[in-house]
Amino acid sequence: MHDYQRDFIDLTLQREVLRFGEFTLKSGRISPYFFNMGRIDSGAALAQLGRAYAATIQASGLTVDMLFGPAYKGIALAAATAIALAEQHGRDLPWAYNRKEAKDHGEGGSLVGAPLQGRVLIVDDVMTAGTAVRESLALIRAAGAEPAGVLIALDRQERGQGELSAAQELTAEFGIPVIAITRLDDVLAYAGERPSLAAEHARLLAYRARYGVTG
Ligand code: OMP
Repeated sequence: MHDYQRDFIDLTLQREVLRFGEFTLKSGRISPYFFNMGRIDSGAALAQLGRAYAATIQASGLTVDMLFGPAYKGIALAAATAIALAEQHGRDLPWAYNRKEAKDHGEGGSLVGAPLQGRVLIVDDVMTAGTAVRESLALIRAAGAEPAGVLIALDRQERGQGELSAAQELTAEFGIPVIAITRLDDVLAYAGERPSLAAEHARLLAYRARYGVTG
């Protein structure tokens, strides 16, 4: 595990981004844990998150020309990542986001920021079934640009429509990588090391057996 991953897990626990309990997901699955990025609600926390995203891009070695943040949550995430890339790594990449409202009127979305061109990296929060990301891929292609990959904070490593995880499906279908600061495996390892989280760890294992993929 890299330092930025360990720092990120610390951040999610301090800020209660990561919580154990019973949560109904967008997919309808009942999950024993939830990752709420909305809890990154201060300047210092957002800056720290941006640094973790930027470090993940650097560690991936992926060729990226610009960043795209899907509305709403992705907008702040892409902004924080763009700032961290410039300040920490000397990479001043263009970035853009979409407005949700315009899409509701059937005009294919309205884009703000740098024009979508070259290899575009989508920056989002969490991937479960991958539904949200598919919309962004369509948008990037419609603009004549090329999706470079998807950057997320947590890959829940759950099956998508078949036996593969949503991230694996995206890679198979679109030929793009999904890079994540952390994955369910990291959450499991964390819970597994703490006797106080033994019950949660058991529930995570049962959940992974039902909805997860290995590897
Ligand atoms: P998919 O579109 O199914 O990949 O679900 C991803 C979205 O689910 C995220 O963008 C969140 O809105 C939400 N989500 C979380 O934020 N945290 C979780 O731990 C799980 C989900 C979820 O509902 O699956």
